[in-house]
Amino acid sequence: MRCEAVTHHAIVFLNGVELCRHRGGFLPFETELTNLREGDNLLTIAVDNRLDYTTLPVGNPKNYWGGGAARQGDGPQKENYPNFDFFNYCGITRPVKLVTTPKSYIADISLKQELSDIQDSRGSAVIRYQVCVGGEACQGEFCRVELRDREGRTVCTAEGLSGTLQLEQACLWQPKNPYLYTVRVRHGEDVYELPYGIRTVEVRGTQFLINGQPFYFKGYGKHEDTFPNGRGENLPMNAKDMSLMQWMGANSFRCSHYPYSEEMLRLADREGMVVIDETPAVGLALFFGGGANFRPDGTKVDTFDPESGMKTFAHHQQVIRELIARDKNYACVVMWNLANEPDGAAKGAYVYFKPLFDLARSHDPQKRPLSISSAQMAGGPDTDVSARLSDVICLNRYYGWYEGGPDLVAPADRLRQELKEWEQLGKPLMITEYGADTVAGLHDTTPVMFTEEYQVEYYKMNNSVLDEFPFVVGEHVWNFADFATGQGTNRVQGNKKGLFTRDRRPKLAAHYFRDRWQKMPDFEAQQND
Ligand code: GCB
Repeated sequence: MRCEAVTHHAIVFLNGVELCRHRGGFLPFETELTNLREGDNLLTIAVDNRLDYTTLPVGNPKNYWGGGAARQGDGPQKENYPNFDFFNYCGITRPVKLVTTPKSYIADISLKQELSDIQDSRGSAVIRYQVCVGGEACQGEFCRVELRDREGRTVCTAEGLSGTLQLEQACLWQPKNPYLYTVRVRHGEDVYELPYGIRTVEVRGTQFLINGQPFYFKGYGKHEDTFPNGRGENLPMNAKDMSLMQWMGANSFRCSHYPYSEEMLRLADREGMVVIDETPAVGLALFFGGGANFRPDGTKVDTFDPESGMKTFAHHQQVIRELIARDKNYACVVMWNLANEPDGAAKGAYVYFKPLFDLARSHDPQKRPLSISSAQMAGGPDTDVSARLSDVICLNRYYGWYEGGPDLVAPADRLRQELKEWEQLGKPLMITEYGADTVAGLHDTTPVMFTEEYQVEYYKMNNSVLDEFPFVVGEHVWNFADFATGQGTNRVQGNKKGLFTRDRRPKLAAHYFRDRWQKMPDFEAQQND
C-alpha cells in the first residue's frame, strides 16, 4: 500500500494490528499488507495533525488563547497553532494505492545524464542508470533497460542493474518545449515504465543554465489550495492552473511550502513547466515573537538553541531524503529549496544547515543546485546563512508592502541598495516571493493599498529595479492565487496576494504580468565569457 500524503503523521493498522508509522504530511510511504485474512479486512489509517518544534512544518507546542495576532501564552483552550501562513489542512490528502509486485521487483530507478554537442533542441546524451531491486533475490534474473522515443520506438538498450544508455541526437526536454522518452526497465517478471526528459541544469557564474543556456524564471510561488478540496488533490484544478500559467507566458513555479503531488510534477514534466521543489521546512524561525519564544525569565530563545529551540534536524534530514528519492528523475525539477524563511541569521544556523546541504548534494544523482528562500529579517549577505550555502540566492522580499508602502519610491531605493550588496557575491539571484494583498474588485483612481491598481504599481516598481540587474535570474510572484490561511488582523478571509482569486479569476496584475512575460524571452542569448 502506497500512501501519497497523510498530513501530518500516520499510523496504519490492519485488523487492529499496527503495521507502520510515518512522520511528515507531504511525502509518500509504503507498507506491505501481509497477513490478510479471508473475507473482510479492516484497514485503518490514524491521522495526527499536531505540530510542534520537532515537526516540519513547524507549529507552536503551547496552548494559546484567542485574540488574532495577539495570541500568546498558555490559555485554557488547546490549539494547534501553525508557525506559517497557510491553513493547516490535514487528513489523507492524496491517493492511497494498492500495488502488487512480483516477489522480486524493481524498487527504484535513478537516472542522470550528460550532454554534449547541444544544437537547437538536440544533443548527444549519455544516461547513467541504476536499478534497485527489492523483495526476494532471484537467481539468474536479468535486468534489461530500454529507451523508447515518443512514438514507442526503442532507440537504445542496455543490460545489468547499472549501466549507460548512449544516444546521439537526443531530443531535449526544454522549458515550454518538452520531449519525454520512456525508460522501460524489465527485471525478471517485473516491468516499470518511467517518462524521462533529457536536459542539464547548471549554475555558472551568475547564470542559471538549462541545456547550457541562461534561463530566466518567470512564475509563481503557489499552494495546493482550492475550494472546496482544501489541500486535497484536485486534478481538474491542476490542469486549470497549468493552462493559466501558460496563458500568462510563465515558465516556472515553486512548490511552496511543501512537496506537491506527483500528479502535478508529472503534468509539469509533460507541459515543460520548470519547477523549484521544496521541502516542508517552513516556520523554522522564532523571530516572529510570541510567548512561546521566550523563556519564563523573559529571555529570548534562539531558533537553533540546542535546548529550547527547534528540534527539527532529524526530521529535516528525513524529508530531504524522501523528497529527492521521490522526485530525482523529473526533468522539470531544476533546483531543491531546502527551507522557506528560516532564521538564517541566527546563531547555529550554519551548523544546522551545512550538513543538510551536504546531504541533499550527496543524495541527488543529478546534483541539482540548492537554495533556501530567505526572509527579509535574515538580513543581507553578511548575516544570512544562504549567502554561504545556496547556489542560487533566493529572496522573499516585500518592499512596498510589509516594508514601505503606500510610498513606492523609498522601497525601490531600498531594494536597489540590497541587490547591489548581494551582487558582490557573484552568485545568481532570484526573487522567490514578492507581493501585495489585493482584494479582487477593489478599485480606485489612485493606487490605494489593497486595490488592484496598487498591486500593479507595486509590481511595476519592483520589476523596474529587478530589470536593472543582470545577475537576477528570475521573478516568482507571491502568490499564483489567493489561498486560505489562519485568521488575523492582516488577513481578509485568506491571504489575498494572488494574481488570481481563489476560483482563478485574473486580477489586473495577472494581465500586467501576462503582457510583461510574453515579451520577455525564457532564455537570454548566451554570453561569451
Ligand atoms: C512570506 C511567506 C509566505 C507568506 C507571505 C505573506 O514571506 O514565505 O508563506 O504567505 O510571506 O503573504 O506574508
